[in-house]
Amino acid sequence: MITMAATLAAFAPFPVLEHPPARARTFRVEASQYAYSPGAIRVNPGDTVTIELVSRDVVHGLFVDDYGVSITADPGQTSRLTFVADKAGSFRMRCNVTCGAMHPFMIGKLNVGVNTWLYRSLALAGLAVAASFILFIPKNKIRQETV
Ligand SMILES: [Cu+2]
Repeated sequence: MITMAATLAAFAPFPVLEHPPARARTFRVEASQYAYSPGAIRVNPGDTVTIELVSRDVVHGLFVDDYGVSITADPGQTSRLTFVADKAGSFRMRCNVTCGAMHPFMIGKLNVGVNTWLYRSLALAGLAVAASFILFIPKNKIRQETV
């Protein structure tokens, strides 16, 4: 019974959460040699995503794999890129301006999808607590309470 509930909590689809309303979301991403900050952004499928790219040092770019969209930002300037996140999955954002020796390693991540992991882990934690109560309450105590 507990095992079944745990399996459900871990793998069952969340019908409501799989289709959250699409929103317009803006992220400010700071670029400096050789990283993006934040290094990863998460959006829901269908969201209209605006990335405000700010360069802290030299000219940097941001190219989103598979989406094929890109921008470049001059030092101290903000560039804006807007696109609809209509492809689910995890995509690399990479610098497309040669900005120094470690330029090929300047990589960020765009995650398009619902973060069900949090809900699943909460459900599993709740079940674990319930299971421990059932398993570890001494049998005689249960008998006394039910008399
Ligand atoms: Cu760069």
